[in-house]
This record gives sequence, C-alpha cells and structure tokens, in this order.
Amino acid sequence: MDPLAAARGLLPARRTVRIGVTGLARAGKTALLTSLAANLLAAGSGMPTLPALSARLGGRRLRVAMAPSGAASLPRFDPAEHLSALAADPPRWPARTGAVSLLALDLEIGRPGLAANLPSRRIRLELLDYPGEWLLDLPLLAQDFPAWSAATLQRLEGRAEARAFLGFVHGLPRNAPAEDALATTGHQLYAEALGRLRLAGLSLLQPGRFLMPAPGPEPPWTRFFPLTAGGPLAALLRERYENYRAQVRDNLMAPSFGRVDRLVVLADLLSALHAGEAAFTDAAAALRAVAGALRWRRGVPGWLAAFAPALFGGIGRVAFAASKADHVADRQRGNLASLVGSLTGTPGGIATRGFAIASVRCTEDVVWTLEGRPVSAVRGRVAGAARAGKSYPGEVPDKPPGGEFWTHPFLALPDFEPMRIALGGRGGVPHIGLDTLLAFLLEDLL
Ligand SMILES: Nc1nc2c(ncn2[C@@H]2O[C@H](COP(=O)(O)OP(=O)(O)O)[C@@H](O)[C@H]2O)c(=O)[nH]1
Ligand SMILES: [Mg+2]
Repeated sequence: MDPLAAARGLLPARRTVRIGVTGLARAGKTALLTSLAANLLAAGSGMPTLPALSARLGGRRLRVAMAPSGAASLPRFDPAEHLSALAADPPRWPARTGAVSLLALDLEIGRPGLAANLPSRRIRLELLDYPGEWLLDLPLLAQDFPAWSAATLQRLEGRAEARAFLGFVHGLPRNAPAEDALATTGHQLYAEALGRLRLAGLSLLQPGRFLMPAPGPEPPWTRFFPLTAGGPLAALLRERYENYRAQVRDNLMAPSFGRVDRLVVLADLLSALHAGEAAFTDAAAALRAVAGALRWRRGVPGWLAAFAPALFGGIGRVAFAASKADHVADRQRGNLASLVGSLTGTPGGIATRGFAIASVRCTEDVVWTLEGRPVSAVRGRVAGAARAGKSYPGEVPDKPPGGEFWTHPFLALPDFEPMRIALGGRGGVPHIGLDTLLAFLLEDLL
C-alpha cells in the first residue's frame, strides 16, 4: 500500500513489522509462536489473555486474523496444528519443527480519543522462527579458517566429549594429503563431538549448521573440521570453510528473509543453571555472541559492514527472554529476568530488556515447607504422572553466580505437562509474561 495514499486519507497503509524469534533447539521457539498466536487471536475476540497489551490499548479495539500466505516463499508456521497438540487430552507439546518458518498475523488497532472514528491502524505482524544455531554462525564471518581452527581446537582441548576427534587431529601427519576420506572421517568425528557437547549442555558450538542443517541435500563442502596444521588437507578444509561462510552470507542476504525489525532471543537459562558451571558459562558466551552480532552495526569489521545490515541493520528492539520460567515461582522470576539482562549487556542504540517468560504455563505458585521453612515453589503435573507434584529447584541468582553457587547444585527441572485448556485453545493459552514482552516489542506502535 502506498503510504502517500494513506496520508491523503484514501486508505490506511498496512505496516509490516517483522520480529525474529531465535534461540537454540529446545529453547522454546515453537511454544512461543504457538502461544502468541493463540493469545493474540483470543485477545482479538475480546478475551482477557494479554492484560499488559490491553492496558496499553486502553479500551481501543483490537482485531486479529491469520494473514493469508499469498505467494510467500518462506514456509508458513501453522499455529492451528501446534495448538491442537496443546489442546489434546492429555495435552501434548507441539512436535519439533525444522529450520526457519514464518507466522503472519494481521492486526487492526483502533485509534485513540477523538480519532476513534478514523480507520484503524493496520499492522502485519510477522514472526520469523530462526534457529539460534545459525545466529552463532555470524561470528564466523569475521574469522578466517586458521583463526577459527585455533580458537575451536583450544576450546575442545581436554574435553572428554571431543577425545576421539582430537586423537584423530593429533594423529594426522604433517602435510596430510587432500583426501576426501580423511576430510569425511575428520568431519564425522567433529560433528559427533559437537553433538555430545550439546548433550553436555554447551551452546557455543560452531558451525551451527552441523547441528541444525539447512533443508535439502548436504553439499560435499559441508565436510570440514578445524585444523591448524598447514598442507594440502588443510587447504581443502579451508576451501570448504570458505564455501560455508559464503552460504551463511547468501542466507543473510536472501530477500525472503527481508529485514528483521525486532528480535526475541530465547534462552533456557534455568536448564543451563541446572547443567552446571561449564554449561552456564557457555550459554552466557553464546548470548554474548548474539548480542555482539547485534553490535556489528557499530563496530563492524570493514568488509562485513556491507551485508551485516541485511539481517541486523534495522533492528531497533531486542528482548532477551529466559524461557520456561514456570519452573520457578513468581518471587524468583524477577531474578531470572535480571540474570538474562546482565548476561547480554546493552548493544548501543538498541532498546533491550531482559524478560522471564513461560509461553505455555504448566504450573501454579505454591508455598512449600521444606525443612521447617516456607519456600516459594511451584506445582504441576510431570508428564505421565497421576497427580500434580511440588517442585523447588532452588534460588535463581540475579547475576552470573560465583563459585559458591555451584557447590549447591540447582535442582532438577521436571518435564511438566501443559495444563488442560478449554475451547480447543480458542480462549488462549495460559502463559507468563507474553503480554509484557509483546507490549515492549510493539511499544512504539501501540
Ligand atoms: N514448563 C515449560 N516448558 C516449556 C515451555 N516452553 C517450552 N517448553 C519445553 O521445551 C520443549 C521445547 O520447546 P520448543 O518450543 O519445541 O523449542 P524450540 O526447539 O526452540 O522450538 C517443549 O517440548 C517443552 O517440553 C514453557 O513455557 N514451560
Ligand atoms: Mg521449534
């Protein structure tokens, strides 16, 4: 729609706002998109599912509809399918999704005060489900093969998960020949090491497409691994690494991704706290790498400046959100939001804030008496259990914890089952903090 025509009062322009939703596998992206869609659609039919958003609207009308997919090139995110899993009896978590998909909703927001009779503002809200693993590839754009290899091998040194791979690398002769079989074996051992490190709770694992492959057949140049020695094999690996970087770059530039205006970075920090100090430090490093990528529009290395804006240049608002916050009681969630905020710093010129959210709230807050003392705990039904039980994982630190914290392990986080929801989800999905998150992301538009 031509904005000038709109200004002349012919027809209101529809503004498109694209929000990137990113986070590593299992961080809660699918749950967030499903719940946001259900709660926005319910709010549009007058249900009080998003109080902070309604407060911002102050009685103005809100209409919400799924946007038609037209001739869009990105796969569409289908909330109805995911919602039917949550609304089933017993409820199920939405199935795992692959790489990238797009959820599009059309919002109509009434105008305030005397303007109430003017045509509503029309916003197309697009939420792009973007694998966090791929964001962790961005720092590779600024690292050549020798630099990346040296940094990676240093990080792996001494880790049991990488023993077989390191043994292979150290056993290679100097000037190893550029043989496909060597490259393939090394690649397989390296990819297996990454898989094991992920199971051990680490996050900063590169290249991200080794853990979250792009759709379609795998080209031969994906078969590389870090190697600092010189020689023909290293030259072959380096060539493959360069092809990989070119793909990362092309992906960022692809018009189908368009510009992302706002970003939600989801992190399952409670699980990282539970997995222990190494996992937590690594999750913090991964969050910082993402925050660092956002800062590129300022301190970009020269040649990078040309294309970094394609994905990040237009981002004005970033929400760093600790997910699955229904594992802890309300009193702890403030700490969780401060913790995620303190890990990410503030990229200059961008509005950022830390949040603690649960897209699909599975628990209620209760007071529990442990060793004679009352603690703020939660109660929910663990998948497969007959009855709901209480859970208290421990105190959430409000900043990166010191040595003391790790001597009292943060207790297990049960796999809760979603609560039963009525009306097949048409009345919304219970959540914590999605309304505040949305009000922040759309603040300037409400
Ligand atoms: N308790 C709780 N668990 C959640 C929540 N969101 C996600 N989960 C859990 O995390 C798993 C992975 O979530 P998903 O949205 O598929 O993550 P994705 O890989 O980032 O898309 C789910 O299957 C749930 O077990 C939440 O709000 N509360
Ligand atoms: Mg998913």
